[in-house]
Amino acid sequence: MHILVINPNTTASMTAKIGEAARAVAAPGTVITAVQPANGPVSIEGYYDEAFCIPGVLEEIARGEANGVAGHVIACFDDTGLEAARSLARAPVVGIGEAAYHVASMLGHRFSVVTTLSRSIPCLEVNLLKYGLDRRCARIRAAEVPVLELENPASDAARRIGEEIERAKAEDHADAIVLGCAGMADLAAVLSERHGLPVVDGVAAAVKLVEGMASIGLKTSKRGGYAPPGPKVYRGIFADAAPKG
Ligand code: 5HY
Repeated sequence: MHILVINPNTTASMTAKIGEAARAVAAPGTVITAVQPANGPVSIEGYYDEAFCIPGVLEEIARGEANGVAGHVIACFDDTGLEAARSLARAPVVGIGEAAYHVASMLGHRFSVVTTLSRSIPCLEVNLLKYGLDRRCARIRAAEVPVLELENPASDAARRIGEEIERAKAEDHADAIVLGCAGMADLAAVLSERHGLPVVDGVAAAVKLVEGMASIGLKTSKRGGYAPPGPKVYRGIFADAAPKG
């Protein structure tokens, strides 16, 4: 099967890292294509960045659908554009945040999230409420590491994330940890080994969930909020994105 993995930001090195993490867990016969939009922010840190990455995400989803992919992964921990993508797609669409939360909730009673900056926390709190998993999340912590610092080999990001993991174990009584950024995908195994508890990377979790759903023929519902957008005129730079119905 063919799975499209979309990095919603426009940093190619992060797209490559995400693609590598996805291929590391993909089943034999699963082809991973990792892409990023041509336009948009180099990293997504808060609501304003999110808004400007969504049109690009939806363009990639439309391209994936036209190419007949078995499923899509939105590889931004905020799950940016997830609902709009699901209304556009017939194949399953999984956000790495939602995937990681669900997997962590099946590995321990309480999990904590370690994300990049504090400004990203409110969006994640809203997502947990939307997904019905807020009661399983002990706390969302920020390592105060800018997203692009994760691309800097000389940064102390892994150490700072590790410090938050130790605080989550001691103060939150977390049984498992969720890494709150796609850019952390390469750290999960070493952090899990170092800190002695499950550390979930949403990219890997999302790829396996898409594989699982696609392998049993499950597709996104086209009822209710996920019904295809009706035909409509869109003006200006979005004219070509107008739903044809
Ligand atoms: C992400 N930002 O996964 C999010 C996470 C964050 O550019 N990719 C980004 O830190 O908000």
